Amino acid sequence: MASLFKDPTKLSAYRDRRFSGTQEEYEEALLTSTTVYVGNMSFYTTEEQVYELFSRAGEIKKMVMGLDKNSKTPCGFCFVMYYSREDAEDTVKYISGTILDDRPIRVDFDWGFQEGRQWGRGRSGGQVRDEYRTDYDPGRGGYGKIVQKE
Ligand code: GTA
Repeated sequence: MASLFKDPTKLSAYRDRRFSGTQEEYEEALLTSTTVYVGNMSFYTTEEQVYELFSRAGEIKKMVMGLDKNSKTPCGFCFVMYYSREDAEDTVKYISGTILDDRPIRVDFDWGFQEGRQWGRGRSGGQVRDEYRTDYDPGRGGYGKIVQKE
């Protein structure tokens, strides 16, 4: 089947500030990459659970769980790398929004995994968004880090 994802501006709303290339290079990477980012995961979801769900779209080449850079424990995101672009596109189409461990996960095209990207970038070690969050989310450590400090 021909690719349905041809407009790079519609592929992802996320821009990685640490991508060192140009906007054109970023968009080209999003158009061709076989890597997806998975967000809104529970801290308790295991690699085996992710593998079980994501291998439904195709054979997985590699998986990297996102980790808190201080505690080295899962902090709610991961990267899944496929062998084929079509499988990555199917994952974004069909697996994004499905429920994993009682949570709707978000699957996004990604420019490609590099060593270091598995670590949360927040000042507390986890994901940046968990520092701004003000709701109580038991699957992601309770309140956001800013609220916890108050
Ligand atoms: N492909 O959507 C994504 C995505 N996200 C959210 C993270 N990654 C993603 N990749 C794709 N799509 O490798 C990747 C990152 C990195 C790893 C961990 O996951 O490329 P992170 O989540 O800890 O850090 O990344 P990141 O990506 O820098 O955070 P975020 O949330 O996008 O924040 C971007 C900027 O906005 C920061 O300057 C932050 O201070 C600010 N910000 C974020 N949320 C708020 C908020 N609620 N209020 C004010 N400012 C905010």
